[in-house]
Amino acid sequence: MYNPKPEHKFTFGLWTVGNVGRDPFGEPTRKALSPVEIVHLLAEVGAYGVNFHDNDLIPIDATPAERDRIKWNFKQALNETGLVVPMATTNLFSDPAFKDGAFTSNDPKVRAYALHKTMHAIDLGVEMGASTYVFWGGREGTETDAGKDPLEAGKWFREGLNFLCEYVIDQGYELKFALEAKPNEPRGDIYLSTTGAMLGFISTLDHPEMVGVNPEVAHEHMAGLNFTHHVAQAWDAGKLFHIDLNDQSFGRYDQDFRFGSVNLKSAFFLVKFLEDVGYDGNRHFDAHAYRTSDYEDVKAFARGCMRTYLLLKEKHAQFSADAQIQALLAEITADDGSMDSYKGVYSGEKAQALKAHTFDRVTLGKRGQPYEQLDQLVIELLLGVR
Ligand code: GCO
Ligand code: MN
Ligand code: MN
Repeated sequence: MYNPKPEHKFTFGLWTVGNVGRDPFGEPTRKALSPVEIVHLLAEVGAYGVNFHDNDLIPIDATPAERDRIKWNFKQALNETGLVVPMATTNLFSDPAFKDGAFTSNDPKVRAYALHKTMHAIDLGVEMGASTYVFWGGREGTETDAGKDPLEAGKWFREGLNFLCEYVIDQGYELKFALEAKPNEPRGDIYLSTTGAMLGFISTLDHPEMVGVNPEVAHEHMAGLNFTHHVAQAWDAGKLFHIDLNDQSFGRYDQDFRFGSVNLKSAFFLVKFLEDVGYDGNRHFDAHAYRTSDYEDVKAFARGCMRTYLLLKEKHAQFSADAQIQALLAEITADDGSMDSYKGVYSGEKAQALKAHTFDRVTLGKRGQPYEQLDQLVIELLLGVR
């Protein structure tokens, strides 16, 4: 019952289960797996798809012959396992060339190189079957605002995305862009630091219809924000093109923990939201196993991400079917219809009638709402005693 199936669209990046356990203080604790080995590992644990940065698959300095061989082997592995590639992205952060940003670097040569690299990476992603292309601008930011004008940087980022949208149209690709916000790390401050900021920015692009967001649990949590509220805003705007699921303690460094492993209750409300609205995009786990894990434990990590999602999905079904919970919800949202004539679209008469209405403010303020009771029922549901 908690086994992943293709219809759940559970995906992982090559960089997630392939993470070797390096951190700023320590060397890798796991040997690097080849992309082919990672595809087989993901197939073994029951994932549906695999995503990659251009250089997760093809090293930045690969020769054309190496590139062809790697692509051939990777396609073979996809064929053998049935895994698909729903999303691809560009590594615009590892190489020292990008130390001051890619699309927002102060150096016009770096900005041009970022476009060049992204166009090649888009070609690669589309060749492997990707229909979503993620932009995560880890280096698009500053440590000091003394040297970079945020308005100029925003303009460069906009120009870059406009250019790449035209490129996609020009090639006839069926590809949507998904912008991923993060408040900081690796830059001191990253531009467009929240999903809400990205949504505002998208409306300034030449092809806003091609561009949505890829919110990540950890990134809103790093900023101390409610992730589900951001996801809801993205959904409402028709912009939830992709989602990065993981977990993270508030206010800490970028932890990328197993989905649901830190804030189980927030994870429940997120799954509840996604299932309620019928989100049918990829559920991508942008997380990695603890540095202490060996590859058996990495498999447990990947299985755990998917299993926790499915367990929470079942809890959501229980929540919907629980008579006591539903009765409390009905009480909380009760509507006796007395305000119906004021609802909906504005009219002059409506406004005048509403202004003339007498409200019993004191009684309104006295009404209790049983959120404590409801929340405790959620806790008991999650703890398995309902
Ligand atoms: C991070 C980001 C990345 C991106 C990835 C794909 O904090 O490192 O979440 O993992 O999601 O680059 O765009
Ligand atoms: Mn992240
Ligand atoms: Mn991410």
